[in-house]
Amino acid sequence: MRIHVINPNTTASMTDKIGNCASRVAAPGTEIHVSQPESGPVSIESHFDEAISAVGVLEEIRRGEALGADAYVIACFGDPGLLAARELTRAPVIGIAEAGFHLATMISTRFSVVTTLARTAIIAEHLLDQYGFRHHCRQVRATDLPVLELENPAGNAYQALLAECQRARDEDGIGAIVLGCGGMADLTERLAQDLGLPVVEGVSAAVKLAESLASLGLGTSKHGDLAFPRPKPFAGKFADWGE
Ligand code: 2AL
Repeated sequence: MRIHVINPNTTASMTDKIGNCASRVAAPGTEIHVSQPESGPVSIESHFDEAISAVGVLEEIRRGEALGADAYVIACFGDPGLLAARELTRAPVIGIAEAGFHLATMISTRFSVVTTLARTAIIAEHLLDQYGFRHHCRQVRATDLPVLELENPAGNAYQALLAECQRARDEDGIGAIVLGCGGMADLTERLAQDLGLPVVEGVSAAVKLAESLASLGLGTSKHGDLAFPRPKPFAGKFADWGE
């Protein structure tokens, strides 16, 4: 089985981190192929960043289709381009936010999300509403860490994240924490140990869900709105996306 894990931002160190995390949890026999868009923002922390990066995600899905991917993971917590990506393939496509939310509800009755910037926390709240997880989530907490601070080995990202997770644990009445950024993938086990409660990290959650769906022969439905887009001409720089 071949799972294509797409980091939607263009920071190579984060792509490597996400790939390592995916490979560590993958079953024997699962091949992880990790990539990032050629163009787009170095980090995704706004609606604007998400809109631009979604085009890059779709380009990576088109490449994956040519290479024969069995499943895809979109490894940014905004799940940018998720439904459009599903339109382009019969394979399952899993976003790390939805994967984290789903798994958290299966091991606890309430969770909190701990993410990066305050504005990004609002975007995560939109996703909770859109996916129907609002009543499972107590708080979406921001650390005020820009995404790329997670890539700074000299910074204090871990301590800031741990402190916010401790507040979530002590104040929110929750059973689990969902980490709200793909760049937190390498911190999960340390956080879970320091906190003493389950910490759900979306990259590993999404890889295992993608493996499960693909091994069950379940792929994106082509019946309804996730059918392949109707062929039509595209103008300008998107001309090669059309018929
Ligand atoms: C993210 C993420 O996972 N990657 C990125 O560039 N921005 N999302 C976030 N909530 O910080």
